[in-house]
Amino acid sequence: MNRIFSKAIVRKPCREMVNGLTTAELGKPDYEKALEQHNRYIEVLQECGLEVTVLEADSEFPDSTFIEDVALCTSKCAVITNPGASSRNGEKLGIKPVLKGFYTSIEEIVHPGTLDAGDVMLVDNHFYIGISARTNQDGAEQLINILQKYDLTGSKVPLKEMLHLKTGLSYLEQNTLLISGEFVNNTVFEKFRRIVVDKNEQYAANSLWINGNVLVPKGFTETKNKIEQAGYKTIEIDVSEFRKLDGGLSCLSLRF
Ligand code: CIR
Repeated sequence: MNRIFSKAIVRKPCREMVNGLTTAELGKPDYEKALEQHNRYIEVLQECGLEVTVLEADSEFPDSTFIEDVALCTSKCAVITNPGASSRNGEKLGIKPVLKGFYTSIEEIVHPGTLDAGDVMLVDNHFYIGISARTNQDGAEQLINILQKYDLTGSKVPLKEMLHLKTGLSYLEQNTLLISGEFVNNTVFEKFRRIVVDKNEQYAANSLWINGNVLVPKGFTETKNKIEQAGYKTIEIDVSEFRKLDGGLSCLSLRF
């Protein structure tokens, strides 16, 4: 069963993004270039059939363009997360009024639980939740309890190295996982058809299935070819400036 997405929410990058959190060691992002790349990202979402709500840049939060982390948009409810990085935690306040325009049921992860939705991957009606430096046990358990109220399920996946679960894993529907690094030998993911991403193309493990298309970051030809050989249509997008802040394609939008 394939999901169909009809909407997306994005937030424009702010000038202060140059001070965003990072471990990438790829230098500071170029803000003007990031804006251009973000505009192209929006166009591609539209080409994939999504109605895109574009939120204004929020200069108070350098990482706020990575909007995926602040909410989980399910088929039945939206969950406002409690982002685990202190410099990002306040981002959650800006998303609630926006989601009220789309959802009647809105839930929240609260202290002492922390959760970044980059740690949450949906497969059919089941949510895999990474336990990471950003998402703790309490946050994951709160999310599982919330999901159960809506006949949805969740389970925890401990992370060792990756920033977020979806840094190294993407579900491409049709029982197919793009998988890399520490997840390759995790028995939890054995049951899937797997497209293994080579170590030197690790960044492309965060690719994004949208309505039959797979958005792939530009410059990762081997992974793009593997995805095409598995039967998918791909669309390359240059997100080099967001990569400098550890952000991937999924991080830049909420899709529902
Ligand atoms: C951060 O460290 O929080 C941002 N610089 C990158 C967030 C990436 N988000 C994601 O993987 N969902």
